[in-house]
Amino acid sequence: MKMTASSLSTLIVLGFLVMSPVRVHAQAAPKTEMGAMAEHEHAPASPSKSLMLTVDGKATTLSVAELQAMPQKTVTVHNEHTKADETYTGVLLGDLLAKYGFPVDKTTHRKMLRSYLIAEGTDKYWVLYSVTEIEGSEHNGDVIVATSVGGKPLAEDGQFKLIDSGDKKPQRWVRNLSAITLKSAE
Ligand SMILES: Nc1nc2c(c(=O)[nH]1)N[C@H]1C(S)=C(S)[C@@H](COP(=O)(O)O)O[C@H]1N2
Ligand SMILES: [Mo]
Repeated sequence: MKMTASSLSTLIVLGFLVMSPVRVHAQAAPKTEMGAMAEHEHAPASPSKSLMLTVDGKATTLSVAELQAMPQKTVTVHNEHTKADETYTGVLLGDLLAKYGFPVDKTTHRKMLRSYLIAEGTDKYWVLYSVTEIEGSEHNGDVIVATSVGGKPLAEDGQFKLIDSGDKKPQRWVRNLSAITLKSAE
């Protein structure tokens, strides 16, 4: 194709548009209020009253009493946001899974490696864990469904709170925990 004067000027204009300061400005747009909030959310959530555990589509609703009747685990974690140590007591999530549909053994080991959990609070805040990282036989650190802190009920954090002693920040600790759903990525 022969380059005419007009097609050449069109190219130059297009080039200027791509390089223009307007575009550069749009890319460097300041963080929105929402974006800043999302990094450290602590909006009040309605208190969790029961915990729904779903394994492969089979749901079980658990009460605090049922959790407290199981073997208890206490972990002391450092809350990087409050800069304080906090001692939580509850049930190892691996124990809950073993009891309600996902025991880790030879037959489920490979499936464990390819499965994940969605843990959700009453405010719909949710996080993901791999099943491998909540199993004590596979991973350092404890993941518990806590029902008390410092020997007392969780108060505004609801009846259940997910705590992970391996994380450096409290962002995967779910206050007012209301549902845990196990899914396989296969
Ligand atoms: N239900 C619920 N849990 C949540 C959040 C949330 O918005 N809702 N925010 C998370 C984030 S991002 C952080 S940093 C910690 C902060 O909790 P804290 O202020 O109680 O330490 O809680 C986590 N758990
Ligand atoms: Mo956060």
